[in-house]
Amino acid sequence: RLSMHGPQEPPHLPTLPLIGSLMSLRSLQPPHVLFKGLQGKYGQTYSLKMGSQSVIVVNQHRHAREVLLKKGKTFAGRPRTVTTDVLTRDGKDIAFGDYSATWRFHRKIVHGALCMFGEGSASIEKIICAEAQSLCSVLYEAAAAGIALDLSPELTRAVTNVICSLCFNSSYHRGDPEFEAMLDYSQGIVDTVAKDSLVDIFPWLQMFPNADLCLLKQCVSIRDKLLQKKYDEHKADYSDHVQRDLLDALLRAKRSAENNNTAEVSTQSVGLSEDHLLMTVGDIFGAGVETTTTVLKWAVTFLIHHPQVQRRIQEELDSKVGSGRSPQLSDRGSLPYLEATIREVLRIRPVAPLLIPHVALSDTSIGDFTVRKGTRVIINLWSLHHDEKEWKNPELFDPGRFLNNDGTSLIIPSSSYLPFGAGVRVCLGEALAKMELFLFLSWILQHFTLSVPSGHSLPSLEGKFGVVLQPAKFKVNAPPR
Ligand code: HEM
Ligand code: PLO
Repeated sequence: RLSMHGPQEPPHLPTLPLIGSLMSLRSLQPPHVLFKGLQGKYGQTYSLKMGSQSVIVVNQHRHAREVLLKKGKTFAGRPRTVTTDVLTRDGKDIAFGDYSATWRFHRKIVHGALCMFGEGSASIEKIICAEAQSLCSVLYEAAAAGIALDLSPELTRAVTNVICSLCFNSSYHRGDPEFEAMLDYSQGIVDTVAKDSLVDIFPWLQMFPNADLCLLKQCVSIRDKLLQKKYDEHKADYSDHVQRDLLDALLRAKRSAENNNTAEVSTQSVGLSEDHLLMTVGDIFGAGVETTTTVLKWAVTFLIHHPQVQRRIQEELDSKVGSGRSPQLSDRGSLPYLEATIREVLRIRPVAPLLIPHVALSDTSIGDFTVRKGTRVIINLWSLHHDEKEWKNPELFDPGRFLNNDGTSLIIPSSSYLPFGAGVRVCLGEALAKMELFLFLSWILQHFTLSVPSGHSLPSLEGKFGVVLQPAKFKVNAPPR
């Protein structure tokens, strides 16, 4: 839309009332819902000031695409916050680290290491299928014993073992104390980190309770011990000739930088210090566990609410795969309804409803609005995915919206759909996550039908907002079909 007035400031929320409304609404409405609601009064793109920090909130896909794609590099910065600094040793990771040569280099190493698993004997597909098999046998045992199961720890272990293979060439058995410790610290981190993306901008309000920061520090220190242990083990039996996993790939890059330049200083300057390696692998491990597990839990939640969707996926599985063999990645093309269901889960409950905040690296603009260097930009994916102009009944769970009229092929019905973000900061794990979601769900639904145990009510569809949007805990019945 062309403006008759040229560049202008975006509509601005009154500062003091905002603090007031944030304070009073905080417990009632999560920020992505609050920000969606404020559009009514201020328009789809508006700004607000928190302390001295300018923040722009984008609720519409054209502006979102401009920020992420067209001007992706300009908006590729990340803010520094108290909690992410604790988690990442002052931004020495990929996700919360600012735009830099180091950041680019680490993305490249990770990308290469993930591609390495595409083919070869330890291919990602084989690793995922082995975990799916083990997950199904736990479900069979529970069904035989007649117990309703909280699927969360089982799904988490399956997903963790996939990323563990890729990062550390290791895996966990049920009840492994290191795994139990990981579950604990990771939940502690999810509950406390980046909750402050808004809040720690005005620390003087002390909206961020000290107890949370304390818990975060405790959890991070436990995580760091685990990462350090893996690092020391890998360093001890590292060889230039075999690359077992991501950590080996990172160590190799560090070795080669050290050989080319004898001074330790140079590995510092390209960002291959021990801290950087640990934080990168910590990011991938953390993202690898928490995101995919969360989506699987949402998928199970919605499948329980919509047994007809579950039945249709099972019919599709029965006719395209049958019961004589297990689903494999090459079946993806022939199971469009399952794929559509996965897309719909990612739409209706985006893992990261506000992405991670972006920062303008120079003076620029969004649409007709001027944006000054240093401004934080929050892309409200929740608004994009629930935009009434783009989606019919956005609150309704309907996989069919991702299929063409005769239900035979997949479509993306609106450009207001970005579950993995886009552009220079696009998710690094998109391909991996999609493989996992497809294989785990197809294996589960080939063998079991999910429902609430009798006497229990349906699980809540309301998410708990944090660095990822998590569903509440619930139990399921999973009798074999
Ligand atoms: C970033 C979504 C799984 C690694 C992101 C972002 C989103 C996202 C929305 C933020 C983009 C932005 O700030 O603009 C998802 C979803 C997943 C998923 C929906 C699962 C279904 C994974 C997995 C990994 C991963 C499995 C690890 C292999 C990352 C990393 C970043 C990221 C490293 C930071 C990228 C950067 O800042 O440069 N993801 N993700 N993600 N994701 Fe994922
Ligand atoms: C999850 C808890 C882990 O213990 C640490 C961790 C590392 C990377 C984070 C991840 C957490 C949450 C999801 C994040 C990911 C990086 C990219 C991903 C934020 C905090 C998303 C969805 O953007």
